[in-house]
Amino acid sequence: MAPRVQLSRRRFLKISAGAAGAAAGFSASGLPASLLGSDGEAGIRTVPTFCDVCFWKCNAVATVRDGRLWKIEGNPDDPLSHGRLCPRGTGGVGAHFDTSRLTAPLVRREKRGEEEWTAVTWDQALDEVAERMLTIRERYGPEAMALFSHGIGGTFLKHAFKAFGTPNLVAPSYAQCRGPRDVGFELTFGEGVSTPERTDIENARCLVLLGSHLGENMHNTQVQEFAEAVGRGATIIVADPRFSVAASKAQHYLPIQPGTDIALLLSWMHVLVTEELYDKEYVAAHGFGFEAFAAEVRRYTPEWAWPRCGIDPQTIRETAREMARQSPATLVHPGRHVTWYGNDAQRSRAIALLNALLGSWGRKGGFYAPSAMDIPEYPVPPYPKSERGKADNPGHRYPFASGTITNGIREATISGEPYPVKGWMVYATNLLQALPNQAETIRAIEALDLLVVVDVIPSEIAGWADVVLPESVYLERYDELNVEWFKQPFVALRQPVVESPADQKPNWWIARELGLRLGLEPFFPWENVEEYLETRLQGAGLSLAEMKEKGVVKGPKPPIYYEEGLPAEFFTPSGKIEFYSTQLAEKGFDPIPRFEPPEEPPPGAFRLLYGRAPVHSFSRTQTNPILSEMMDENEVWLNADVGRRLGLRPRDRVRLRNQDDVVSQPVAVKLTERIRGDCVYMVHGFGQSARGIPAHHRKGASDSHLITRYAVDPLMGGTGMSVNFVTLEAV
Ligand SMILES: Nc1nc2c(c(=O)[nH]1)N[C@H]1C(S)=C(S)[C@@H](COP(=O)(O)OP(=O)(O)OC[C@H]3O[C@@H](n4cnc5c(=O)[nH]c(N)nc54)[C@H](O)[C@@H]3O)O[C@H]1N2
Ligand SMILES: Nc1nc2c(c(=O)[nH]1)N[C@H]1C(S)=C(S)[C@@H](COP(=O)(O)OP(=O)(O)OC[C@H]3O[C@@H](n4cnc5c(=O)[nH]c(N)nc54)[C@H](O)[C@@H]3O)O[C@H]1N2
Ligand code: SF4
Ligand SMILES: [Mo]
Repeated sequence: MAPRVQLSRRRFLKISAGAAGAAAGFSASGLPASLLGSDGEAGIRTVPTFCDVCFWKCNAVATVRDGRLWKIEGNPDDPLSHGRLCPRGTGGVGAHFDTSRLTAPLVRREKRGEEEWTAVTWDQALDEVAERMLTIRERYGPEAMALFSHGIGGTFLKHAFKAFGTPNLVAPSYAQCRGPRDVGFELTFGEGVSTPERTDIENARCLVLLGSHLGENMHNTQVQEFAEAVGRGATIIVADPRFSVAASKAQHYLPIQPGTDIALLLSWMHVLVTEELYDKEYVAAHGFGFEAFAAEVRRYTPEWAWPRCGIDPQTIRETAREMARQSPATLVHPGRHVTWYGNDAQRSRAIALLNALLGSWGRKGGFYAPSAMDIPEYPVPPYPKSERGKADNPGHRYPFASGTITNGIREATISGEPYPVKGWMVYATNLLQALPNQAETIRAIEALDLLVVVDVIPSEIAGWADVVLPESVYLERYDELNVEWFKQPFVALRQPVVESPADQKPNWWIARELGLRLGLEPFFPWENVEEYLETRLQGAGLSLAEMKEKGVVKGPKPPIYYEEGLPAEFFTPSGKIEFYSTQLAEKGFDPIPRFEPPEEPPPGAFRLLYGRAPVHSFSRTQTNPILSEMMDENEVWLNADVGRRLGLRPRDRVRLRNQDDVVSQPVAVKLTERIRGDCVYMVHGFGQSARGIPAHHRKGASDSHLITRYAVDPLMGGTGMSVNFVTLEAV
């Protein structure tokens, strides 16, 4: 059977590949057959799989030597990694060897949060979880169970929870990460930016980064394409209060005042409109409400923006003209972690509008249209429908929320409104680090009848659980297929490379065993995951044997730009690019983004900013022995002049105190010219407090601990987290 592709998440068109596509699409894996999947010389065995150190899901090939996991490298046939993993992916083997790993299921002995456990068998643990879930369902209904998960490993548990009857399935990647961006773009173009982002950095002649610290943010394909763009002389424009790695590659670095990007964006658009530099043909063909929009942005001169965002008028004009010169191959990057100030969906909409003026949506060097291979789902009965709906957004108070809101579920758990939420299962997400305001998370946990955590180490969130279930790491398990929406459609397999060292189990097994105990047999007709995967793959004319050998199989590539024949369709109410948003106006929001100045830090205090380090992922890699050797604690970046005035010397240890008198662990100060004087910066994920994590892995300070305040986005419920102020105290 020929592979089929799906052309748009919105259209779900299924086309047959045709002979040419089939021949070109099913490329061989690119690896010599002798290297694949079997024991070769000298006890060397290679196994293709895909990475899980972050959610880019690069395809990789792991090598086992004499039965021991040795190394992992990029799969040369992978359209995401092109055969090169990022440092975290390469260090991923450390996850298998991590000495802090959970080894057996645990049941709480003492008070919640005391981290006192009894090791039990899987039967005992799963019987207890099932029994308590059934009690909750009997008393409060199935919706009283919520599942928090992050990553593809959550797929089978999501399935079990849907079958159980709850719609409350949620991930921090929406309301704490990219949700506002997707809403801003949905309101403008009728579609989100999705993941992997549909950014054509590869072909961009001008790349504009607002924050988006590529090079520290290591999302592989983007970083590789960024490096190539720099190499071939593309214009790089970076606005960031901190001189990031990306800024060091830029021709134009704009040290913007934190929280004022909308002012800069409006004035850039002012220049494009008043100097008539925008893509007139594109706007005339596809735009809706342009006149009202143009009238509005005429007010925002670079001279208006200057005192608001700190960027001088000449730089604003020069950079706007350069964007126009390179358009439509000018990509104003939509960002990913965009939950900064609570006005994030509107800031993202301003980014979308700037791209619209440049004609970059649907164009080469701008935003391409992703597609995916059509791999049929495993057939299961329909899920029961909930009468009550989700608990996260009662009365649609966030009218444009297009995903489930983690903090909304947390709020419902505390208040019991719109109905009681009494049990959480938490899979692969450390809610204490991922959600702002730890005290609120703990308050919600204390209101629960049941907290089950599936994790690989005794993490902070596991510390609060009634039952802890130890999972096999990604190198030891199968997972759901990765049917990726990308420039080049492909399907990828994760398969076990080595066995789990102790009594850890994979998520599919946990979900199925729990499902059977919950009376959900019809939803788990397969005996094991191989059977499940084989059925799905055969539905697409593939086989598990082929996938085990190749790891990744590509489908034919459909047109991805308008100039290649992609139809210019916009799934907005007007069917056009909405320069003026009637939807927003109807709900009482600004139909065209407007600037409101952020609250300034009080005298002597600094805004707390945070981001990524190239060798760590969030709070999930600190105990990885390979990655922690490269970086075992974070530091707080402070402007060097300001630091000297405070009497600080490089590497002095300080504590940060926030506006609510929350004080951090001691952390080394990095005095640097590379940051403005009104903010400090630290890498997220450090300073963890779980007792089960050895002390040498608990070093540094936690940004999450200090993020007690957050600003909720009125459009979609995301939590802006860059709204906390800190002072520094020498230790
Ligand atoms: N190594 C590594 N890479 C990762 C991850 C990881 O954990 N580790 N996580 C992945 C995930 S899920 C995500 S969402 C992304 C996150 O990565 P990004 O989407 O790049 O995150 P940002 O928050 O945009 O980036 C932080 C940058 O924004 C700057 N900044 C802060 N405030 C402002 C402001 O008001 N205006 C402007 N213009 N800039 C500001 C900061 O100084 C910092 O340089 O990274 C991905 N890649
Ligand atoms: N303060 C602050 N908050 C943030 C961010 C920030 O930069 N600063 N970033 C935001 C962003 S962009 C995102 S996407 C989210 C990320 O939020 P999360 O995805 O929740 O990130 P982590 O904190 O890494 O939590 C991962 C948890 O999964 C466990 N784990 C790791 N591997 C496995 C596995 O194979 N199986 C199982 N069962 N468990 C595993 C880890 O031990 C850890 O407890 O956080 C958001 N919240
Ligand atoms: S970007 Fe790095 S950590 Fe993320 S999947 Fe790819 S190799 Fe793994
Ligand atoms: Mo994220």
